[in-house]
Amino acid sequence: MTHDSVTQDSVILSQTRAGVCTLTLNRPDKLNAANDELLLSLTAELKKAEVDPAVRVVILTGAGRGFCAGQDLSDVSGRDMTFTEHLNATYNPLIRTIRTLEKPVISAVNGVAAGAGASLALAGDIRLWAQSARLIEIFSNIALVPDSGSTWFLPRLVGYSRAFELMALAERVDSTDALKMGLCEHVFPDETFADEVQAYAERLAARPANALKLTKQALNDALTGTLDEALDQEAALQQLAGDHWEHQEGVTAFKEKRAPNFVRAED
Ligand code: T3D
Repeated sequence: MTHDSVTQDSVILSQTRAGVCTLTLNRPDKLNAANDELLLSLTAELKKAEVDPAVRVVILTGAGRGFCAGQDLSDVSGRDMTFTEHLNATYNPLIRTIRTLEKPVISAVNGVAAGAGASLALAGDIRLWAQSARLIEIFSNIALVPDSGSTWFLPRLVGYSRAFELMALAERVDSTDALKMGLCEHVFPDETFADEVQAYAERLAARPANALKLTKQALNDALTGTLDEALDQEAALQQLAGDHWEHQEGVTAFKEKRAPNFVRAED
């Protein structure tokens, strides 16, 4: 079933189809540069998707030829907040919402991702890129520090020195290099990108939602903890997974030599 929950002139478009909610940044004339309305609306839409039983996977993407060109630079003069206050009020809650959302989030990078837009591209659990997409840690071009999680995501993916170089020189990473460097999991042709992303998301949507929620939690915790902490956390979360009906269904399906059905009304 398809439902559109936001009108076409909104800064965020939302459409849900086959368990997949696509949230589209919709300021194409500015390559979806982020103003406060966009950042707060996106966070609100993510929270709505989290509690909507019709949604099992979320896609973040951009309208037009850009994914997100970072902070809208025409929107900053005369701002009555410090940088720190602004980040804490807008970008940081958004990035935290993505990383803690109890459903998989796919960054579907359809075009250029720059500055905080690059951080958004990196923040998804899965990153799918169109062939013409590119990522630029562009902050140093305007003598700013990478923010919105880039300093956390990028060195974990490419190592400290490569991250520093990309940030210091604001080098463009194209989709071929992004795939090699592990900045994305898959690259699809521009012409079929939206369909490929939807098909990929539907594959994820058919997987056991509770187990994926707990897996996301375990991985995020493991990234910041010790091996001992990860072992304890796995043991605790395994109990929650093992007690869930999905586990019963998986085991029964295996024994009956059939595909498991992980999509049920009681989710
Ligand atoms: O709290 C805080 O404020 C701190 C947070 C900071 C977070 C950040 O994200 S800092 C980084 C901000 N972003 C940038 O510096 C990127 C600026 N944009 C660019 O350098 C280029 O546009 C791109 C490299 C991203 C793409 O280049 P290109 O040649 O493909 O496109 P273009 O022609 O430059 O841009 C198309 C239009 O979008 C153009 O408008 P026009 O001339 O057609 O009317 C351009 O001005 C507009 N646009 C692109 N990026 C932004 C933007 N308008 C406002 N803000 C932007 N960030």
